Amino acid sequence: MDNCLFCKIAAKQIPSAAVYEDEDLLAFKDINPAAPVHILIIPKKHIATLSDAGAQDEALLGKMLALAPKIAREQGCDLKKDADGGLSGGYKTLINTGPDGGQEVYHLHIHVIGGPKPWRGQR
Ligand code: DGP
Repeated sequence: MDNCLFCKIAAKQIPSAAVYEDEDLLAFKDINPAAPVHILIIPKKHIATLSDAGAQDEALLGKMLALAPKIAREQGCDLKKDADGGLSGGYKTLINTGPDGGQEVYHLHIHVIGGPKPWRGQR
């Protein structure tokens, strides 16, 4: 889409700090990180909001969500389980949708937010 910031990032017309790319998806560092790890996962296809995704996008949505734990693992903030079953680490996944959802950029994206606390994680 012509005037979409994240389409321009996907097309490399605007630079980003990419951490993952394949034929469908790009993941890159958020320019205004809320935490030590803050990655955005976008589809290369322009979908304005989660509510604009159709039945034809279900596989793409699944692919985006499945990428989140892989990104978290690579970024060192994956969920860890010790031998006693105790948990540590972990991360937040977030999709803002529309004005009341706090969406600022109208190209679908999943935030992957994590790292050692404290961080401003209440987004
Ligand atoms: P949202 O509120 O869910 O639409 O979040 C949009 C996020 O996009 C926000 O956390 C900041 C980030 N962002 C905005 N412009 C840019 C940019 O030019 N580059 C990068 N890397 N991130 C951006």
